[in-house]
Amino acid sequence: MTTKRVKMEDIRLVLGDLGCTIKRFGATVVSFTKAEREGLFVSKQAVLDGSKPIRGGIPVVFPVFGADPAGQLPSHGFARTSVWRVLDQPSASKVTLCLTPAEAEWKLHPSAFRLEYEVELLLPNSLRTSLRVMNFSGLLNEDGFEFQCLLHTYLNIGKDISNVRVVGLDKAKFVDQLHPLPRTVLASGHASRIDQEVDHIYFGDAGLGEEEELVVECEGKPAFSCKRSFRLFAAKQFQCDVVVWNPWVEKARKLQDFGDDEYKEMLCIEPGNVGRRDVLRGGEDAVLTQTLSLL
Ligand code: TA6
Repeated sequence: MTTKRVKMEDIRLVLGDLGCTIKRFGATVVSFTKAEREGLFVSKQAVLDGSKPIRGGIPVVFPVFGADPAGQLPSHGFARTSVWRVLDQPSASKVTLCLTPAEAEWKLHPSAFRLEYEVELLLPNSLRTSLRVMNFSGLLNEDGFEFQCLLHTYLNIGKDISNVRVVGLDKAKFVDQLHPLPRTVLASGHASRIDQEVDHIYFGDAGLGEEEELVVECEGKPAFSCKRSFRLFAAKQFQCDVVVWNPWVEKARKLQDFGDDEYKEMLCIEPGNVGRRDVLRGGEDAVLTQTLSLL
C-alpha cells in the first residue's frame, strides 16, 4: 500500500438531532451521534492522514476479510485505504460514495469490481450503511471474482467493557479465531459477555438468522440495536455473518494506533459475508446492509 497522505473535506450528514461524519479515505464513517451521544469509537491514537486504515468508526472491508489467501492484498483488503468518490448526495442526510479499480489503492485483483456505499441517517435514532458490490465485467463473463465484504463497526460502549452483553448470539454457531484449530462451536450464554480477548465469527447460516437484531446492553440497559442483511442475488445467498471482536489487554498493547486501555471503551460488531468466499459473476451484484440504532 503506498503511503499516500490525503487531506480532504469530511462529508457531514445531519437530520434532526442525528449527525454523521464520513472520511472519503476508506469511506470510513467516523462519527454517528444522537444529540450529545457518540455511538462510534475512534481511537485517540487513530492515524487520520491516509497512511494507514482508520482505527475505529466503520471501516469497509473488501475484497478479503483478514489475510489474502493469494498473499497479494493487504489484510482486510484495499477498500478501507482507498480514496472514494462522492457519487450522489441527494439530501443533507444521505450520501452515496463509489470506488472502482481506477481509484482503488490496489491495481490487482479483482479487476472488474464497482462498489457503491450508501450512508443515510434515519429518524429517530438510526444510521443505515449499505455496500453494493458489482461485477461490471459484462454479462458474458463467467469467471467472476471471489470476494468477502464486512462493515467493521467499532461501537462506543462507554467506559466499562466488563458490563456489556450482546443479546441474540446465544443460539448461533461460531468459529473462535483465536483457537489454534479452526472449530465451530455452539455459542452459549458466556459468549455474550466480554471478559477476555474475543474474536468470533458467528455464521449467518448457523442459527443467526437472516436479519435478526442483535442488541448490545451496556450497564444492564439496551444501548445499541444492530440489524444486518446480506444479499447475493444470483446465488440466492442470503445469510449475514457477524464478527465480534475485542482486543483485550495484550492485543491492545501491541496495536500502535490504539491506547493500552481503550479496549475498555469499545466492542466491534461487524456484519459481513466472511464465512465463505462468494463468487460474483459478470453483471451480478451483492448488497450488505447494516442499520445501527442508538437506544
Ligand atoms: O474483525 C476482527 C479482526 O479480524 C481481528 O482479527 C483483528 O485483526 C481486527 O479485525 C482488526 O484488524 P486490523 O487489520 O484493523 O488491525
